Amino acid sequence: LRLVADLRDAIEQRRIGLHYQPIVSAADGSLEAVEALARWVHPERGPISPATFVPLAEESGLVGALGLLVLDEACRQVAEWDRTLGAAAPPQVNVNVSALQLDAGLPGEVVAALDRHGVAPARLSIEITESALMTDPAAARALLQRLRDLGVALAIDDFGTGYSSLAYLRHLPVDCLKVDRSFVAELADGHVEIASAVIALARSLGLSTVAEGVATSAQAVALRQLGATYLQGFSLAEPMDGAAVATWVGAR
Ligand code: G
Ligand code: G
Ligand code: MN
Ligand code: NA
Repeated sequence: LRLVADLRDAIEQRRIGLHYQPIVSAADGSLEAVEALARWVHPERGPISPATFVPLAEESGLVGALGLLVLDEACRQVAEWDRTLGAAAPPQVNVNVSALQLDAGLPGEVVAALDRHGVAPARLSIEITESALMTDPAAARALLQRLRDLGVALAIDDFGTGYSSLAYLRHLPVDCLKVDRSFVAELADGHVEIASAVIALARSLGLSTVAEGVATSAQAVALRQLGATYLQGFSLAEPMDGAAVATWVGAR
């Protein structure tokens, strides 16, 4: 397939970039983190969504190289923000990790990327989807513990969509649950049950929550009332490139 060859070239030539979406405190709007989101502008086809090219990378053996690129670029950007923004730099960058990256090599790759750019482990959070953790729960748990021991933060992405057992969740060394945006979207129809339950569950386990896909101020109000810790979505800030993040931070 032509697109796979193009993707391979784009990864090798570092033409996959990152945009960053702010994650803010529900209580006071302060910047807590940014989520790194991979962006590929194909020379002929224009922008291709990561929802398309990440699965393509997974199917074609490219996801390891893509993951290394994303990790390296996110750490490079944190170091640059530290130089240009000082104390106003985003406190943390969240990087999405594919299920296929969850192997014993990941902790070493994480350490290498952090060291290369002189970034402290606590500045990095790794987002892993609930479904990725369920493929081999025991192995996933051991790997998460190794990452946690490095001082990296861990979040479960798309929480509530992956059928993990609650008993199992209790034993996972994670810091944060990201409430899937489908549960945020249905708040508009008066359905608070799932968002409310996930937030309460997280709280009882001592975990923070990020509500994803917060697209209206009414949703933000509802999520604040439900006790969400952090908010992320178009109504707060859209994903933007590293320079735009610096401008956004400076304008606040
Ligand atoms: O940014 P956008 O909404 O288009 O992302 C679509 C999907 O692609 C989301 O599920 C997001 O988690 C995923 N995604 C974005 N960037 C990355 C990445 O760098 N690595 C992985 N594994 N997934 C990503
Ligand atoms: O699966 P993950 O949470 O990593 O996906 C992040 C994706 O969510 C990004 O591609 C981003 O563009 C998208 N996103 C961010 N904010 C919103 C929003 O308010 N509404 C919707 N529908 N998508 C959003
Ligand atoms: Mn994510
Ligand atoms: Na998500």
